[in-house]
Amino acid sequence: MTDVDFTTSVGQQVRTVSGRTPHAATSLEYWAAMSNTIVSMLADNWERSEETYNARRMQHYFSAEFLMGRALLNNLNNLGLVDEATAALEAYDQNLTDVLEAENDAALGNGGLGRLAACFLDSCATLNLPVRGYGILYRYGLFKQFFENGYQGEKPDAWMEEGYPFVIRREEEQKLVRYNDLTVRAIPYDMPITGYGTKNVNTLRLWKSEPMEDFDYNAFNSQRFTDAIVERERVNDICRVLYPNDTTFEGKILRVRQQYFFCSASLQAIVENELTERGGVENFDAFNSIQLNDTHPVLAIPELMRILLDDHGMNWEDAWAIVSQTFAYTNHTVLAEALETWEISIFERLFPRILEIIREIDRRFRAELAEANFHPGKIDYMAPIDGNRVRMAWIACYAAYSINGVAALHTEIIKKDTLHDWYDIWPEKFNNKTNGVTPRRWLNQCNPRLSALLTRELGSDAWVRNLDELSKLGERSDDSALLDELNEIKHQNKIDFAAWIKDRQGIDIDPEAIFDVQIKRLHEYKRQLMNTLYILDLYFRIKENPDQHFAPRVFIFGAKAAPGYIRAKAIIKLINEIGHLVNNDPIASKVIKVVFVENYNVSPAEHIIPAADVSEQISTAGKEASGTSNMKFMMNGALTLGTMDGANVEIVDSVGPENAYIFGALEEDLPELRKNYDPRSVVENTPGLKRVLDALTDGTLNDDGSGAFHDLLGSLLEPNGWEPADIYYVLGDFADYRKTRDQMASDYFADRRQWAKQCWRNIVESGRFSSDRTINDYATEVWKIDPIAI
Ligand code: 26Q
Repeated sequence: MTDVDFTTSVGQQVRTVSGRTPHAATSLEYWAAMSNTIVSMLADNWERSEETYNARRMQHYFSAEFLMGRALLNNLNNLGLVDEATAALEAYDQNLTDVLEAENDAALGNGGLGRLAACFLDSCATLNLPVRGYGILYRYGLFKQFFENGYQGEKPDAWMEEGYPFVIRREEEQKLVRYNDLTVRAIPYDMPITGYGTKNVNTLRLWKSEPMEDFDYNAFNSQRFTDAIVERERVNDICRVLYPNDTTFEGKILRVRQQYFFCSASLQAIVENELTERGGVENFDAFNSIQLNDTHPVLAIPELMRILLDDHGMNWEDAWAIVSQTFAYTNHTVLAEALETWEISIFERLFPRILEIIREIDRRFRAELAEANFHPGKIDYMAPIDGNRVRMAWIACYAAYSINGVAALHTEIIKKDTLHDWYDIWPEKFNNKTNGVTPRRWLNQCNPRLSALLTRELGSDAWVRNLDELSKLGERSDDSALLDELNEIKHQNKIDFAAWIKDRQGIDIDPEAIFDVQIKRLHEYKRQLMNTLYILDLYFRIKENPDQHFAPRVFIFGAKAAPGYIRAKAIIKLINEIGHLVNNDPIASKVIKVVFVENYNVSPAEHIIPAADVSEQISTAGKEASGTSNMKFMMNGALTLGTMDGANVEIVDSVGPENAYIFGALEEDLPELRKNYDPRSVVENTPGLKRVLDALTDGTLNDDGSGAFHDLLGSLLEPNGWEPADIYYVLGDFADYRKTRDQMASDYFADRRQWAKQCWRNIVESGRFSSDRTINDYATEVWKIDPIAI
């Protein structure tokens, strides 16, 4: 397509979507017009990719979440059309930035796990790998967050209500999903996934539930109007909303309906392709492998058994032989409260046949272990069924041919603690696949200034497809001109962010200050509370010595709390209250500011990360499986202030301890440290800590008499019936955190070139954290698939 064709197409499309002349159309209508143009341009390659993949061994990625963010810029970049798009819009007096900002984020995920799935799809397409994603087309994505008097409120996120060109409804490929009490149609909506520098176009297939007949006219005519509506809404309920909790399991019946819905529909589609391509299911596992993104899709295991046994007349042994060579399971957490277990009565009610199959899996598992002389207590502990509950992770461990953690430390922890009984029996199933992030979105697109510099210095943009290329620039770390330029790029990015946040939330911040950022879901183990206690302490230090010099800093937060997670919501209120105190103080606000970015999501992250100087990765050691924002910050030249947790360990290993700021207790030392741990004596012996904790409840900070801050204080100081005081070791790590963070701030201003040099090391060593590396490891070691360029 030439520039002229592109401009013409956008003009036609904008008329189609708006029903008006181009000059009257809105930014959103231009977004839809451009997006339609893009889809039309990739249609032929998309079809060819699908056909090519269907004929070969394929990998299927099952995930309840895909946190895709925006699509248009990503596609323009991949297709090399950014300049054409800019020119086309100029012809209609529009600018690309406004049009791009009109797009809603597709927030079909909670956080790390969902965003990882999105990065993986990007890498699979870029690497020409025959991989398809399968999930749910939620009508409402993750709730929209707003602040009211400093408290979090939630609004529904109707992200595709105004139309969404990047999913294509495939009516003719619909499937039926049968529950005991309900049969529904599953309609696939396919999203094209383009790669960088390749023609291959992969697919994300999202299923939507619809009633068998759109409306039950019999019921309607027989005066049972409400019955007809109720039935229809029961079906629509299935895909209505993404569950917003990301760390604690909640046994909601609708959630398990969702899980079975997309697993069953996806498996039916895969089996159908198997019949079309190879005429039978006997070689299913030779041509198909399925990655389970955590336990959310584990029902696919008994469902595939059901299909093979009941629909294809296989015997149990043959079916199990296939199933146990098909599934691979990724674990994303070591928190006990996150493990999925479902009450048997729910399965009985929704899918008795699936329960029957799980009981048979359980029976055979017990027999197999008894045969091998395992202790009955151990067998009970490991069996898929525990009294009246089904344990999804245990089914996964038994059936899967591969079990992986998401960072080296995390994999060691699941081997030694969380899943150690399975590791004892089947060590060969276990492997590590350290997470990664896509350098297309998280460097090339979000940080054009730094990307241009890297391309110029390397003489090509090959690094976008092969991030290891950056290591060639390692020897440039003493080039002062280059380091000055790096500092200037960061400065410009900070100016952009300051303008963005001013426009969005009306806050003024100083681009000369250090931008210190913590952006991630709000959870006690991630210790946003420790971060805020530091800020409060710093505030008091400034008030105490107004004439002393303090390094100017902007403390930036972005975090959503699960709506039912009361303590997380209290921490949000606390951050906002401290922000209020600091930002309105005539003395303190000259030195420090607190910014809480409302409604944090993928697209705000793309504005924040390129402007960050300090990356806060401060979880209690052993609790954060990997983390992925740590990698995005590193790539964009921010330095990690972190604990030896998750992938931080590997970041430090890559850049060297001198290029990161590490503090806090180690995972292996925590059990011993906790033995005689007395938070009250820590408070006494840590200067400044008492003043800060007192401020929570002495009227300095206002929780409107809700008792929220009193509860936070209690969580640090008082044991309760089921957990000791300060289980996340906030007070225990505080002194080291403060010392390290103070040091970091003074280093920043002491020698700007030295700081830039450290940033440079982080950038050039980030190749290991590209999701291309991760996916390459999965493809060769677990999936056994080969790239195929169309
Ligand atoms: C489970 C049952 C019922 C309802 C919801 C859930 C649920 C939903 C989402 C449970 C967990 C999640 C998400 C977990 C998650 O995002 N984990 C993160 O995964 C990242 C990618 O591997 C890691 O980098 C993070 O360390 C990990 O916290």
